[in-house]
Amino acid sequence: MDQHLFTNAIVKENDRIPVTVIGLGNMGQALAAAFLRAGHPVTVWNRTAGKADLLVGNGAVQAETAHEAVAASKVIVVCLSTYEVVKSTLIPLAAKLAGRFIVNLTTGTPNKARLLDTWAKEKGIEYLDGAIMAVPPMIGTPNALILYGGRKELFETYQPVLQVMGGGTTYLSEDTGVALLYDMAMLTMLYGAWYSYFHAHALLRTANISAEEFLPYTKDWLQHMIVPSLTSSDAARILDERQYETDVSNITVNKLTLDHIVNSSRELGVPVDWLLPIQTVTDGMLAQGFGNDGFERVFESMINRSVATPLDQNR
Ligand code: FVH
Repeated sequence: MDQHLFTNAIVKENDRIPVTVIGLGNMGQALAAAFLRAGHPVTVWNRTAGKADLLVGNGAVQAETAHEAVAASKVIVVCLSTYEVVKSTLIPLAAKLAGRFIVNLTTGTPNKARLLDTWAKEKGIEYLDGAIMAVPPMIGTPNALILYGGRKELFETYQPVLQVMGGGTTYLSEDTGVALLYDMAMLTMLYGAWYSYFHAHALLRTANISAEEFLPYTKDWLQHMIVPSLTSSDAARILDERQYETDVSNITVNKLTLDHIVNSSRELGVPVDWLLPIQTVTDGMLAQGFGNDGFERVFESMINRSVATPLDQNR
């Protein structure tokens, strides 16, 4: 990572190009503040005008309308609640946006990003789609990971400006939807982990064991048992090669463990709904004769077989 490109450092005078930020929710305000700190002239617009007050106090110009905001800068950073709001805000401004550069940091689906890119191309607008893998206080710090998809040439042209928002500014792919694909993949892991964490503590609570009390036992266990199975190259290789042989812990033994979790939860009155599909898939694998394979074979039940991925084609 290029330390010298980091944000909160004030950018060189020549790089201080005007930036417009559309959308001043928690994230939009943090983005605009980072540009101000870096010395860029910043114009802002938000539906609820009062949210610009602090930024204006720090040197931002508040546009009366979204049209006026777009007219003020070549670089337009958009961070709104949804793609529907982005479209209803930007589509009426298409003529004014032509020739300008939109970097859209709103969260949505990969296909929504691809469709917006197609619209932008038709209108002569430069477009990159970004996914912010950080919370507002991290914006402008070295640790803020922001992923981008779209034309590489555009990313390279605007990289010094994009870098202001986060030290982890990273280009991924010519495919505009890929940043949000990474975003959704990471968030899927987050919510899966959170939900299972809450379930674990609901079980413990039945014996009056506090979250704090349990901590010393989970920390090391997670580190040695779970983290490697999600973050090691060996684990990645199993999914990429789709080879599930194991001599460590097979589906037969994992199926018994799952049954114990479901039965214990039922016994203790903790809802098991989210565990049942895992049990069903595991039963299916056993019925197909895969009892000696590793639990990773469950992955096979999720791959969309109607779309042959390049990974599969290379097999
Ligand atoms: N905040 C976070 O931690 C996450 C981190 C990862 C990325 N997300 C995404 O960023 C987008 C904006 O998130 P946010 O935190 O800024 O969200 P809010 O504070 O709720 O602000 C929403 C903004 O959208 C505007 N807005 C909503 N509806 C409309 C509309 N119909 N017309 C015009 N603007 C609209 C809202 O305006 P206002 O309510 O203040 O008038 C805010 O500017 C989001 O995609 C996250 O998933 C953040």
